Amino acid sequence: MTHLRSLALSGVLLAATCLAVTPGTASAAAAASGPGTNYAFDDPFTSARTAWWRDARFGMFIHFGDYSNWEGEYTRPDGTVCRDAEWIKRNCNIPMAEYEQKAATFNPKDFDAKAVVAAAKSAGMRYIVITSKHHDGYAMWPTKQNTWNLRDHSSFDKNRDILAELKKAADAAGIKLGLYYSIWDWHDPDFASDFPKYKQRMYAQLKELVDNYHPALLWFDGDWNTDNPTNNWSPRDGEDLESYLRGLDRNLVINNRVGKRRVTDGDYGTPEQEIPAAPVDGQLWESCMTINDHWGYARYDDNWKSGPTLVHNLLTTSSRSGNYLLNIGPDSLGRVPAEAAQRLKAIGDWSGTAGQGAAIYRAGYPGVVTEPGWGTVSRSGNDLYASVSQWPGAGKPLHLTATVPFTVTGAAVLGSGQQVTVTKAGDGYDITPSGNATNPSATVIKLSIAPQSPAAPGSGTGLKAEIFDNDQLSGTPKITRTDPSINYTWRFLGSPAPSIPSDHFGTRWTGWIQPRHSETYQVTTVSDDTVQVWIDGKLIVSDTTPHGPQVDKGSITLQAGRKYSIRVEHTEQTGEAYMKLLWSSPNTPQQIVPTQQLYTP
Ligand code: H79
Repeated sequence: MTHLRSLALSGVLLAATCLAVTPGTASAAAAASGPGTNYAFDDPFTSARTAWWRDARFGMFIHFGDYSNWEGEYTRPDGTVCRDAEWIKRNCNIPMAEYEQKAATFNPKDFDAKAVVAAAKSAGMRYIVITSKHHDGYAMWPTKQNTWNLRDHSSFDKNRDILAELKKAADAAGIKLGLYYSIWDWHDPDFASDFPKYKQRMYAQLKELVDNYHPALLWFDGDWNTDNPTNNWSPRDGEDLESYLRGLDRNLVINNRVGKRRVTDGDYGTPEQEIPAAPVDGQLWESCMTINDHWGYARYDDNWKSGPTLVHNLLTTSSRSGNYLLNIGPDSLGRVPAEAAQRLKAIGDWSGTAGQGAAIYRAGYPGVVTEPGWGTVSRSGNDLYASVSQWPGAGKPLHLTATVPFTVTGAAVLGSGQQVTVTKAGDGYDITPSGNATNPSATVIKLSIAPQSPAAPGSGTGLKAEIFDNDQLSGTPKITRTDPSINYTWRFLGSPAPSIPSDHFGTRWTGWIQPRHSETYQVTTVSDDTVQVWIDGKLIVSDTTPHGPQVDKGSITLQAGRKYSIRVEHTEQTGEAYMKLLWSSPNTPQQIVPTQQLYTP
């Protein structure tokens, strides 16, 4: 916890003293780091900082830039047509001079922030993430760092600022605003030739964004290694940038592409155009997806996903504890395509009817049942929402497989007075509705359940930590202390304490762990370089081959309220270091093992 205070304090100092961004920005950030720094100042799974994002479940992605002005088509000098959207410059080999000329004609005069926000609201979206700068480097706000932006290089009204307009409209509607920013930049000549200089400009642009628009979230992209222009964005660059941003605003939610999209980067994972099959181990996640087949506007693309498909995707993500970030691409004038707006409204009409939205917002992985073939099941407290996409024939049951015992105390079809019969059957329950589906997207059966009562919260204060300044855990520990949890992101520069160097160290944590439920727990570690976990004398996790940031899992069945011995050993040789200890169980959503369930020996 002392780490928390010191990091927050250095953040304040940074903000106060480093107003001008200098070539030493990275080192200014580094001033907040060094031995003793733990970058993981909270647990994103449970923190107040991320609560709005975890509850939101549904956001609007907006791809809008000078590329939108092409509307997805480039006619080559020989008259042939090349089609693409936000990658059109690159994939259609448009010469830079011609691309710049076209940007000079960009005049999205019909961009209507209130209409965009209303469209998001109509869908039931709780946040918006808009491209402030995509790979082509064009800034959608009046940046002072260059003239390749919507105010200085367009035919748009010089008095307008669409990000400011969107921020104002979003605030008025109670919707959070996030900003997308591409690290990879095709336009800035320094990107390839003088990366430190580019980085300085990028930091300055990000500071403009944070200071001027106070985004709730930053969504990075373009972190991958590639050529033309060469992108060498490194884990170390990610450490510097994330540290710098959290120094600017410690409430920011940041996606994992701020680094190298590893489990340890940023606050959450970003599967693209896909929905993971289950909750993701070790991190929060958000699935971004197009509403047709392109991110940016393409006038010929009418392959719109249907309302029922979008509702199904939203239910699927939520039931696996993820967020759904659904994209729209405004046209060259800044208008939201009517076909997109209609489908957004269809989603909101569904979630706004009969309380069906409860299956989405604040809901997550049910734990106590497995995912059925006929739909999805999400959980909010002791309510299960079975969202049925394949309604059974009259009198036919829907089967639910239970992973642990619980009783069903009530069942109703939302928006219908029909009878629902619940009977114990095989490995779970049969749910038999007596009537018809209420709508073609998903009919929701709300089940109230009584799980076996948990033990009262524990009164622990953490584990005993013995910290060694070698990676063999040999000799006497240099430091012995109580750690409230095992939640460490030391990266390259940090370490467990100021007196422990950032390489060649190790820690042994010992004490007792106390579950609140009698069930099988999944124990998850995120580690670098090695980890071993023993519970009740059994080796549950063992990954002793030195590795980069990695997830390992084990499981053990425990009794509620009992205390079990625990020993965790971590070693760090060189490079980055991480050590996190999480658990989950049918009645425990994934989280860092909380302090009160850990006891010193
Ligand atoms: O903004 C949207 C897309 O434009 C962007 N991400 C979403 C949110 C995106 N850019 N690229 N991709 C998605 C696909 C990834 C392509 C890659 Fe490659 C393949 C990156 C690395 C290998 C092509 C070849 C680009 C670089 C090398």
